[in-house]
Amino acid sequence: EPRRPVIAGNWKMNCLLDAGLDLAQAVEDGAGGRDCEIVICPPHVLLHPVNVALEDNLLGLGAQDCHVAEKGAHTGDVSAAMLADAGCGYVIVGHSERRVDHGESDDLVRAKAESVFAQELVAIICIGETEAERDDGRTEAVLAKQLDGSVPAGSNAANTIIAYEPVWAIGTGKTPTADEAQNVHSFIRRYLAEKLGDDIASGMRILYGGSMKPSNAAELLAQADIDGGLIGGASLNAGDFHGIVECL
Ligand code: 3PY
Repeated sequence: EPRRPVIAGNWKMNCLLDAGLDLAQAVEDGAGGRDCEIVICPPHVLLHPVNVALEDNLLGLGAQDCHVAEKGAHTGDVSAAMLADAGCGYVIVGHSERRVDHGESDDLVRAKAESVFAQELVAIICIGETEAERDDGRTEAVLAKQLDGSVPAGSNAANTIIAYEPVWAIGTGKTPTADEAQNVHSFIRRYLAEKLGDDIASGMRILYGGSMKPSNAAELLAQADIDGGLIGGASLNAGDFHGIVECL
């Protein structure tokens, strides 16, 4: 069975209410008749209002993070149960900005993914090497360690999407060549096959993330093991975001 492509917009910490509702509507307006999953991941406070405003069910709604626990004394945190309740179908976990800004470890990211599964949502698990690791020729070793630590044993093609985001390509405008990206995606799929079995690995979507935009998306998305994108900056403009969807 072919893997259904996913284009997911990671809005990060952008958009106040009115702008977020306008953006979500504009994304939904262009989303009809596409043979892919189109997902938007607004900040937590916008999830419920966006879910209420979007009526056509053409978009998936995702959050950018969650806490590991279902509820309790965790001031300022939000659980996967709350995100499900707000209308989410997806939760990004382990984005490099959280690994860096909040010191998130592979173990924590794995526990978060498990809490996402417990709500029957899809975890978008992010991995990626830094520029120094890449320059040292350690990309595969770093990714293997992140996959070992961050991907739960219960991951399968239905509950997990992997996002490969080279840290040096996030918000920098730099991207690997399509060939380089394909080689890494192919490595990730082979590694997942060892961990989870061939069937699961061959069905699991592996997205590319890091400065994907309309001008580089076609080449990246044409690669055999690139099953879509996790889009940062270009997801904040509906025209650019659809420009990427059109590259599929
Ligand atoms: C980027 O494209 O910059 C991202 O980090 C997407 O998550």
